Amino acid sequence: MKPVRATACSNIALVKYWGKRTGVSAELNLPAVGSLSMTLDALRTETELHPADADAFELDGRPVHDVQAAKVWRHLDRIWAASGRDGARPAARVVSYNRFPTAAGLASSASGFAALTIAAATAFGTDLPPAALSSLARQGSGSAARSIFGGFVRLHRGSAPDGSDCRARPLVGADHWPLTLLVVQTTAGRKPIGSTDGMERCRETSPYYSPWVATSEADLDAAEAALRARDLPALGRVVEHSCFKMHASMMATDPPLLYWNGTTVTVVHEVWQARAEGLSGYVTIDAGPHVKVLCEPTTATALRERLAAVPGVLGVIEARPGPDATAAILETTPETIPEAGREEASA
Ligand code: 2P0
Repeated sequence: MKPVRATACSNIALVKYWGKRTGVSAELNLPAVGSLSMTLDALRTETELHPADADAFELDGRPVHDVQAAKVWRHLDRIWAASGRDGARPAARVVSYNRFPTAAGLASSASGFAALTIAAATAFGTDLPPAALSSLARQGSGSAARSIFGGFVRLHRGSAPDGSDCRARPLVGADHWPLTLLVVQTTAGRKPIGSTDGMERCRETSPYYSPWVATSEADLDAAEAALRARDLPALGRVVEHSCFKMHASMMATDPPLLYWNGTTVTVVHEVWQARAEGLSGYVTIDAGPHVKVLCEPTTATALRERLAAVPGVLGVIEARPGPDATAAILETTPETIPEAGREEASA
């Protein structure tokens, strides 16, 4: 095994993933719906893998020992198995930094598992095509499958029981359409329930879960067409519709899943008011309280200033379409990624 450094950017789902396929191996982590995303240049994870005497994981400068570390080892085992190598997986020291403008609840399993996947595949000398890396990343976390690719990406649900046709594919590159995504942070707290558990609870109890799943494919096709045509009003309409359908099914879960806070709602209304006044942006919200706003670069500064002034908003990060995940073998073996260079919060 060789020492490797990898970088992967986070992504925002413009058409959402929420729910897992049933009747298939849980280990495959197959989604019930496809999804379509923009890779975000401003939110990235850097991960190094080094040969070691025993497995060790450091995240943002701190050792991690719990369930989070166990997920990392399990993922390394998967990639070792996929590499077709004989014998036991070599022990590894994994050092990972989230190079996010602020750490306030934005750390992402998408960039984390994408970086880990490509780092491990490179370290183990595995020559897998990007589509296969994407499938492996998905087994770590569904959204990570999309972060293998830059620009705009579609993860196809597929139907094969072995998951072989559930693959992310790059739709258009980062230079196709330099859209801006504003990440409007509304609180620094941890989410009340994680996505994986939330999805299961929603599937089991929400009467709106089935309609959510049944209508997703049409949203994906409409979003892809709007993206290719660079038609922001058409794309924005689907983005908001997909987001609010997902949240409606979450809220109808028993007991309810409500990821928003009061500021979340205020920001949504502010975006809609700005749009009515000719400053066009479109909202989307994940399993958390932040609001993400899709807009043209020409309106980003004015919209950003307006949203930063909403009471309860902690900061606004501006992101553009980002690059593919990459990995390189380290010729020298520095102890860790230097902490210098971490960006500060921007307001
Ligand atoms: C998304 N989310 O498409 C959606 C929108 C949250 C809401 O992907 O269980 O952490 O690891 O596959 O990828 C969050 O789910 O879930 C997510 P797992 P993941 O971005």
